[in-house]
Amino acid sequence: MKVKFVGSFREEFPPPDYPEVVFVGRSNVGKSSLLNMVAGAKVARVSKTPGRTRAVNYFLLNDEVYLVDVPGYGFARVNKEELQKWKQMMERYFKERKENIKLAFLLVDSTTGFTHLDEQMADWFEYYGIPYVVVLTKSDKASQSELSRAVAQAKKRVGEGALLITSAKEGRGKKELLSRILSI
Ligand SMILES: Nc1nc2c(ncn2[C@@H]2O[C@H](COP(=O)(O)OP(=O)(O)OP(=O)(O)O)[C@@H](O)[C@H]2O)c(=O)[nH]1
Ligand SMILES: [Mg+2]
Repeated sequence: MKVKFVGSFREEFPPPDYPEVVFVGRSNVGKSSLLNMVAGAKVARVSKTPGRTRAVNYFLLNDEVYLVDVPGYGFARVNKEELQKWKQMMERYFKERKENIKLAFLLVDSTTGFTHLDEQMADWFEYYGIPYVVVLTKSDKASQSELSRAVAQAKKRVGEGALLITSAKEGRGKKELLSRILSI
């Protein structure tokens, strides 16, 4: 897998020369870690403090598809102004790129399952007509019952065909993620 960092964007995004796949989810859900797992290299910054990724980061995979790491939502310790900025940036991102976004991965923590904000995000994808797959993250941390609950929730929302179980820590789901990305 060949991965190149394209850049960090807040205002304008790179020319849509390649189709893009975006990783979306709550702050700290594991977006950057999963992107690194797919890339097979530590290209995106992973951090213990939530809210680390503040801009829209573009990576180019195999000279054929953009992988996009966007800032997470639902981070409690942001003020109103920051939240407003986040909303504006994300709205602009989805509006501007909706034609170029061939697939979105909606990351949901296996241990907590869908939150209200995850439901809203799914509504947003449906509104914009963006195909999405629910990706349960950190399966290594979830108990059997937590995982079953998250799986049941996801199935109810998107069906079995649009659901992946992953762990960046254990490398679980890498093949499945890659095959989704490369088949867009
Ligand atoms: N146990 C476990 N921990 C994980 C996994 N994936 C990520 N983490 C940890 O979760 C924390 C957040 O991971 P990130 O990949 O930075 O999450 P993010 O969604 O990009 O976070 P923001 O950019 O802040 O929105 C880090 O401490 C990671 O080491 C996983 O599969 N298993
Ligand atoms: Mg991140």
